[in-house]
Amino acid sequence: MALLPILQYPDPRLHTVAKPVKVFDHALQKLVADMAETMYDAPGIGLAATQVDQHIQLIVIDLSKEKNDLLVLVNPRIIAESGHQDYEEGCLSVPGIYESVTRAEFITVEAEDAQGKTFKLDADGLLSVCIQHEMDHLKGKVFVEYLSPLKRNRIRSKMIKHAREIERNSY
Ligand code: K1U
Ligand code: ZN
Repeated sequence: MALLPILQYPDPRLHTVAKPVKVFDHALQKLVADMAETMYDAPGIGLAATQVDQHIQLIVIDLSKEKNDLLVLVNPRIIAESGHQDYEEGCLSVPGIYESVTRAEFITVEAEDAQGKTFKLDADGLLSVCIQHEMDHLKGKVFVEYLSPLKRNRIRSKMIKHAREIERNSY
């Protein structure tokens, strides 16, 4: 397994629209394992393939404390949704920023697992938020795009400044 670099906002590659997965082969299983390791190491509770510069419809999520309940969603599609909820979201591509976003409260998702078997999942609370956040990544959308232009530009400037400081300190 390997740790993968996570793209940092405002990297333009985060706006790439992911393509559907058609082949469920060894390379896909390896990417799932590498993404899970990267998410656990970060640490985070979700990761979309877009964030590791792989532009296919693949998401990993684990909300368990023990990091032993990995959910793999390939080609996810929301087939039902209802209600609204606000949640203070974070993102491994926008570290240190937590902002409230309004999303559907209950969702039903259909997806394939890593072996290509189709399944359905009902989600609410944090799981529902996390699935919707990760599916946005696959559409090339980062959660800061729900914020006002003023807030988004402040975050953008902060991230660019932070990246320059890291670059300068690496010499
Ligand atoms: O997509 C990502 O960048 C992962 C993101 C998922 C997410 C979190 C909260 C709301 C919506 C989506 C994260 O995992 S941010 C880190 C985080 O929330 C966390 C980290 C360690 C323990 C618990 C939570
Ligand atoms: Zn994110």
